[in-house]
Amino acid sequence: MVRPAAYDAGLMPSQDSQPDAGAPSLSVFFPCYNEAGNVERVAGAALEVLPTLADDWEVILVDDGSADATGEIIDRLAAGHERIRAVHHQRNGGYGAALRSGFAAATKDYVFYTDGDGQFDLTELGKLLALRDPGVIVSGYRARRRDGIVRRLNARCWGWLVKRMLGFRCRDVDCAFKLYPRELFGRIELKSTGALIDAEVLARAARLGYEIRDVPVTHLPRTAGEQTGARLGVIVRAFRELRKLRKDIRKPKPA
Ligand SMILES: Nc1nc2c(ncn2[C@@H]2O[C@H](COP(=O)(O)OP(=O)(O)O)[C@@H](O)[C@H]2O)c(=O)[nH]1
Ligand SMILES: [Mg+2]
Repeated sequence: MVRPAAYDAGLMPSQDSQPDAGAPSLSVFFPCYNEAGNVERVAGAALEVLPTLADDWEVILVDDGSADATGEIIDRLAAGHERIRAVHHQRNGGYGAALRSGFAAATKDYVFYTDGDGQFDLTELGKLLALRDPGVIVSGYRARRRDGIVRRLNARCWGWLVKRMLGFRCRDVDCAFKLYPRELFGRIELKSTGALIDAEVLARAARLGYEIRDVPVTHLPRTAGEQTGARLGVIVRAFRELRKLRKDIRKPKPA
């Protein structure tokens, strides 16, 4: 078998890697920006579900400089449970900044994240864990997305554009329900602080030979708090970051 140079340089996941048997070692984190109305419920769901899926697990709540009581609630939850940790940003850094803090804080073999607004059903994490593998990112896709037609159309165009520009395949790039082998984050340097972050991780991982597997998941309507993911500022920043990332990943890799 002819192996790409990246493989011998230790940049690619092992082709001989076996799916992990037994209970997974799992970090679960939630990016939260002004989620005072949701974060306690979401953390409670994690405390219920995770003992049924893993022995060795931790929960990380990332407060992205919220202006509401999210930070205090997270601190109270962390003080009340040994498996919960709180991470705070002094000021709002953006969705990508929140995800990067979560990836950096994770200590277990696999890292899973979903949004702190409760728009996903955590019991479906088992479906992703069943496909875990050191060379695979398992990505949920929203079988029925609970957003308006304009948002869905925009998301479809955006997904098409990033995949075309960055060269990877994934059914629902921005679906906030993904499982990664943690080792990946020691091999890539992330730069996005905005909404491009999901695409950036997928693009950099795909270039290293990681496989992306898609799994259908349920998307629920937001029941509290305000949606900020479709604001003009978020979109403009994502396009700016896309242009930079495209240039960055086109640069030849250092020998
Ligand atoms: N939009 C946005 N979301 C953030 C930020 N930091 C963390 N988040 C979290 O990212 C998640 C997605 O945000 P949301 O407004 O629901 O976007 P949507 O689900 O894509 O419509 C939520 O859990 C937010 O709390 C930020 O600076 N901006
Ligand atoms: Mg949301």
